[in-house]
Amino acid sequence: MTKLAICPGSFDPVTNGHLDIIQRGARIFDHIIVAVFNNQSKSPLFSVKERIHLLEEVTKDLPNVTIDSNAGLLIDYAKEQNAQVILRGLRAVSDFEYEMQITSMNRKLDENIETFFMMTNNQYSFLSSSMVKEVAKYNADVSDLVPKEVEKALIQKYK
Ligand code: COD
Repeated sequence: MTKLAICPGSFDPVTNGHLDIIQRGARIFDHIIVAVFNNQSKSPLFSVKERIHLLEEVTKDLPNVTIDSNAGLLIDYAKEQNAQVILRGLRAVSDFEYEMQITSMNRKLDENIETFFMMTNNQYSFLSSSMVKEVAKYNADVSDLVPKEVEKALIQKYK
């Protein structure tokens, strides 16, 4: 059976930490759909269209990865796509409680879809989109935190 995983997130914008999870996931699953959702507790800097475009750019060398977006519930989307797995990244202990809540809710909504966690690479354990935006806003160098295309887009946004 083809193993399809949904890798959901805000990706506002995609960082090297996200990309690392997507690249490693692409070696495990037959296909990954990276799906842009709006997280109700965050106000995005980039539009969904811009986030999709950046994700498409940085994953273009991964043939089994496609990009999509959805405005509904993650679990409904996963079912619609016939996905077996939700792929998430874990950084520090601080991520754990939040991820437990999402996972428990998603399991309650559909117990057949499994959530799969991958630990971050040590070099990205403190990397988040929020931190990147905060420092980019003050013109700090983010070139080793995000892909080139994203760095350019951030410079453009804060010009
Ligand atoms: N290293 C490794 N992994 C990382 C790193 C890093 N440096 N940074 C982020 N990640 C991981 C995150 O842990 C996450 O797994 C993924 O990458 C995406 O991260 P974000 O921050 O872009 O995405 P989130 O956490 O804001 O995504 C939350 C969702 C949008 C998935 C959630 O709000 C959602 O499911 N929304 C849809 C509505 C819904 O179904 N709600 C009910 C859920 S209970």
